[in-house]
Amino acid sequence: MKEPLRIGLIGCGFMGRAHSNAYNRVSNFFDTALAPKLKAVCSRDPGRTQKFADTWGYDSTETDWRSLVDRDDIDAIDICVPNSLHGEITRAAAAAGKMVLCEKPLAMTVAEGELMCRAVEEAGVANMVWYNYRRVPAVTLAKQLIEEGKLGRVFHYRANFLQDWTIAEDLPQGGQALWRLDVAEAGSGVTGDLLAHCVDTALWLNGAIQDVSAMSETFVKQRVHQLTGEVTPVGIDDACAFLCRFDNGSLGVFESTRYARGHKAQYTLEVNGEHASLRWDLHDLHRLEYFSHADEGRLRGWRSIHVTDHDGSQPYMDKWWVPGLQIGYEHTFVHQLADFLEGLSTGVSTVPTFRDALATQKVCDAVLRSARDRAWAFVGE
Ligand code: 4PW
Repeated sequence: MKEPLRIGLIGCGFMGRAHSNAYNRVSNFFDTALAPKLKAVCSRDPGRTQKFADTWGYDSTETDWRSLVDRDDIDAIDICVPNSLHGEITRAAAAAGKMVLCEKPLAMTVAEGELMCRAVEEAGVANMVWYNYRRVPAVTLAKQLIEEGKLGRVFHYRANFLQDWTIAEDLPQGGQALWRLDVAEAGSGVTGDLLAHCVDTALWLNGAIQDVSAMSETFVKQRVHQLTGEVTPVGIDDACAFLCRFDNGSLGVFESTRYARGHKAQYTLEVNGEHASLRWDLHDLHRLEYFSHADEGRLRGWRSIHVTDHDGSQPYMDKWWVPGLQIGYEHTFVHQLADFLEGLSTGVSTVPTFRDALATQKVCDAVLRSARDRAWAFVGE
């Protein structure tokens, strides 16, 4: 019998579902010492919360997150609510001695993120932020290749995250499902929601970013607020692009938007090094494209590596089906959770911790400052 890790989930939306699926699946596929036990789920609407509990197998419900945090039958609090609540919940959960898992981005601001890091670190509780794309097997393989030095000196890093779901001018802002459009709940637009993923992966693969030069735009200037019915100004960035310089001397180019007609969730990245290059596309997530200049000249070209466990050497895939079969988006959360559970057993913190996510927050903050001031901005100032 595995030892239980008693979970209290806050939030019944898209991310609440993705995490609940991971809690339910992880012990079936990964040999972890701890097994998640779905103790309680919390959100404001009692009917919706009960339905969610029934669907995903939670033992009980709460409608006030403070009551959940105070319960002594919960080991870990998982925060899947709008960004404006991350800080307060984290501080209360850490003070109550609970582990804290938090959806991205970490916080509304760098200052708030600092307080959150201090709260979990001073309480000595395990903590992690769900930047799930690190756990796409092809992206993890990219990390291994870079760490092994296969690319040599890196010259360029570029990433895009493109969507098109907010083009309609009559789409309201705020409230359930649309809080990402309301700056009071989200903190920013595509920078915190989409570029944050690109930045997290970039910091992991290519190291720290020194300074940035960004531009952003809000294409639709006002929208009806779903909760009040009033037309109010839109405070988020609808699109944002930036150039940057990494500590290792390489140059970065990043773009994200929710106004790229035809793109629903296209995250792509490419790294160009002295000896090799690699690129990856979320729409074809098993594939890592790799070019090695060390290949024999007449055979030299882009390899298309189908990362589906050829001999047990590719990350995570041996835990699933037989070689060649596919997994998807939801499995990235299972992988991250499996790593977290493993980290609890070994005592090694699972990345990205809150401190790692604060580094991403600092880059996003510099991006927003640079776009506002129309000038280069240093990260961390
Ligand atoms: O975190 C991101 C979301 O807010 C996701 O990875 C993709 O973009 C899917 O939805 C949004």
